[in-house]
Amino acid sequence: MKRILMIAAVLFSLLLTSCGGAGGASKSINITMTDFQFQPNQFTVPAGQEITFTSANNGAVVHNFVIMKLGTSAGPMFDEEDVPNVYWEVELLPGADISTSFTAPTEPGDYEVVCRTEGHIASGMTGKLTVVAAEP
Ligand SMILES: [Cu+2]
Repeated sequence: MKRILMIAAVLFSLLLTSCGGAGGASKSINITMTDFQFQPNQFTVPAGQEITFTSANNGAVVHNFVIMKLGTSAGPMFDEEDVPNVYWEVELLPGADISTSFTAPTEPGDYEVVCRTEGHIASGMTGKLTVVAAEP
């Protein structure tokens, strides 16, 4: 019985190492866009690092990946007043794919991600970018 518990403890610690803390941060984002979702829709990146962004739009309409500045939100609909709050964005035509990069924000925190195409936030095309302090 003790032995089983120990194995379970080891497995659990392995699990923690693989997805916990700053170890969960990745310098690449690979996402599929559909009508109307980001898959996946949660990302963790190290602050201030160059992030490779690869994406394909498998949907039938234009989609965008828009990172809002820290502490801002596009709300239920992206409109003109949200433009100054955009940290970084990329647009993909239907069927298109892209490989590019951006510099992660230097300030750790949770950043809102949206698709700015009209009506897509309401349809659920949102996500979250978590920025964590980069490991030394
Ligand atoms: Cu969209």
